[in-house]
Amino acid sequence: ERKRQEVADAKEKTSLDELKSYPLFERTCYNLKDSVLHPDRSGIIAEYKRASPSKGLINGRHSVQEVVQGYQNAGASAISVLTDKDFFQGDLADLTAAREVLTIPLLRKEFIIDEYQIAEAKAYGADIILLIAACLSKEEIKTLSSYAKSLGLNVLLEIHNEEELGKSLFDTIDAIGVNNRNLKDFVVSLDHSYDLVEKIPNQYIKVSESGISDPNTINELKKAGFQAFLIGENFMKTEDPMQAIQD
Ligand code: IGP
Repeated sequence: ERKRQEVADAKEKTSLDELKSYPLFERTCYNLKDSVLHPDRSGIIAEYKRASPSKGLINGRHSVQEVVQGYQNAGASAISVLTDKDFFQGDLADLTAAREVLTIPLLRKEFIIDEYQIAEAKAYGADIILLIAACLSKEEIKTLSSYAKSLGLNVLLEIHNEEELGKSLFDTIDAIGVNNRNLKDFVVSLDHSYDLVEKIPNQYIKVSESGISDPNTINELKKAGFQAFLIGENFMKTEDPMQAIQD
């Protein structure tokens, strides 16, 4: 896979020991659960997304710092920043830039297949990592989430169906996200969220991801049992993403 090569190249440039010497590697992470359940915050995990495979360029006009600061001021519970270059035009530098202006948890949105990428997430300023069940075996989910926990990171595990939920129920997972978008054909349906929410044990923060476009949907998802809502495109595609989250 493309990611394997990317990780191998990164390891060659910067060793794991070197990553561990980065100043940000030592910081204490913000807690995802506390921030999502904070009474003054919205439960929204707002995403900075320049481009996507399904939509192409979404927004190349606004800088990561101005957008995430706007999201934070509007009451976001956490921020997500894409670091994948090939599909999303993201960068690890975006993560560090976001960290500089944030006092809420920050998610590294990435296809993680190796412990090295988790150390990298910490070293560049993330508080949360994403693990995608569709790309990982049960064993890998267990090992990678334990490693993230050992570094003090929060873990968001993403699923799309019941089978993926079945291999994901570890104590080293903090939140379970239902991706409403099928990563293979990009078809979005909120039914995935409604069908799976009751099957997710209550010890996990429940997140509905993708395709959320209005406050009404958020209220419906809340009623169904979700505590958090991951929203990217519908903020980014507007004239002013910082205003869009207010409305
Ligand atoms: C945000 P949307 O439809 O609001 O832009 O979706 C987020 O859920 C989406 O970017 C996403 C994603 C992913 C991207 C969810 N899971 C995995 C890359 C990889």
